[in-house]
Amino acid sequence: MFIVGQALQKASLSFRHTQRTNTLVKMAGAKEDGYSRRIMQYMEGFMVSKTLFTACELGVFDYLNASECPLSAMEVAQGLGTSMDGMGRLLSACVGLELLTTQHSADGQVLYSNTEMSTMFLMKSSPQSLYHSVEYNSNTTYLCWHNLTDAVREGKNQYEKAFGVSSKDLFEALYRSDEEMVRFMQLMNSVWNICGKDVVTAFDLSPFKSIYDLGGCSGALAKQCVSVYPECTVTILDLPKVTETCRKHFLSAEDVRISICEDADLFILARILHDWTEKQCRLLLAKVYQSCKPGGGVLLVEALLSEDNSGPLTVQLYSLDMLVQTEGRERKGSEYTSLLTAVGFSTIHICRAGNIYSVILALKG
Ligand code: ASE
Repeated sequence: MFIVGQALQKASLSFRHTQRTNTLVKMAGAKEDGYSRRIMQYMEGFMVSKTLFTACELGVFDYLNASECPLSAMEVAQGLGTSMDGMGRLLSACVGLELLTTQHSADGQVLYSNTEMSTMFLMKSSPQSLYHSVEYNSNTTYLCWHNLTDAVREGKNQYEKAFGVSSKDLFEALYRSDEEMVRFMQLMNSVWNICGKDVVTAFDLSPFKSIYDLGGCSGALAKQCVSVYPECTVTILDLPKVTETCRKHFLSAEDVRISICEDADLFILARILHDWTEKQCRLLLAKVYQSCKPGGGVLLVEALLSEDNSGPLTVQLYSLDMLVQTEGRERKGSEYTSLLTAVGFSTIHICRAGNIYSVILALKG
């Protein structure tokens, strides 16, 4: 009793102190918990990516969609020729990512089906599909990022290490096979299918009747332009093998207002300059300026870093992406403005398009 009493007294004497210390310890603990959890989450990020890549590559979302009713892990495994155990875990992780949802059959089996998110964006055939973007990230981007440490040390892209191709000519490396070129075109296509409308409506482009999309690739942005501006025609300029593939695989007979070459009022360079060094950008823009009519202009579409370089995180990561895969970088609005003024453009407007891409309109006085 005495001992207990003494202990209580002692405890009460030091109560305030202890309480404060405990609170501090607890706060520090909570803070450290938060930090460590975040770092664990950052590490988990690659597992999330790989889960998504694998589910797409194995065709999980397309298979579930083709089936009339929800399926068990065993049925999916059999249908896609995988192990039952592996597929069970993959499907379960997809449920955690809200890419799949479950229900129970009468006999207690777990049955899987697509969520709205995977139906809209991960099925190959959906109009807004990101399937090809996932595929490119999985088979190309991810392999370059594997060498990020070397990329940072060397300050250059990692095509040589990742794919054994010389990185001297960027687009020779990028288009190292016809198959790889088509995959890149599909990547560009899927991004503009989602972000293109915001990009072409950031400014009123209706005064420009003839638009020239430099590096127009699959024509996805050209399609957005002609659908928003009924009077314009868009001309795509790109490498011969790209335009040939564009005609064959991406344009249809209905795309009558999209052609390949001529005289232009407006030149679009959408995600072009971020592939190149300052010097290459200046050369390219100088040529565009020479080709511009007075009153004509150039429309740059790029993801912009904030002026103090503090974000957005997506663009900071894209800049690393450009390091491992191109000769360029992501830049601030002011850096594009100086490039444009250096070659003679005046009247420069910047508009954040509402998605990750900003739009810069510069006119020739
Ligand atoms: C380029 C963009 C990319 C040139 C080469 C590239 C990407 C990978 N390789 O302009 C990134 C594409 N990023 C997104 C978000 O689609």
